[in-house]
Amino acid sequence: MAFSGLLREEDITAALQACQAAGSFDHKAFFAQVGLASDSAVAAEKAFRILDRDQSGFIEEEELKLFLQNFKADARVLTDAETKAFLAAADLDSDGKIGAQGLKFPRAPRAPMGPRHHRFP
Ligand SMILES: [Ca+2]
Repeated sequence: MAFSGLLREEDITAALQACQAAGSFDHKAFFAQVGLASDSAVAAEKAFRILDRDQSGFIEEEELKLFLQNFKADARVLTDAETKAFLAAADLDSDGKIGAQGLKFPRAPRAPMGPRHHRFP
């Protein structure tokens, strides 16, 4: 089980290309690029189950290292620094692993047609 088929192939390719260089991974930018937003079709709970490869209920450091490979099997592994930064951002109770509450997606950018649209009919 992986994200391919759930997300647009071209978004995955672009997101992986953007963080191809070791040290350039930023999980927030990656989520946004790949189309994982708070209201996307792939809910955070579903993504969590994919990332939690051994179904332990937590995303451990070893699983987090393989993060990019959930999107493409031959993607690189995260560096130790990238893994630790990602972990630090999502490990809410500082137990060294990510719980189900820790995985948050950024808010999707607002569609250009907001309430303001109605002011100028
Ligand atoms: Ca796990």
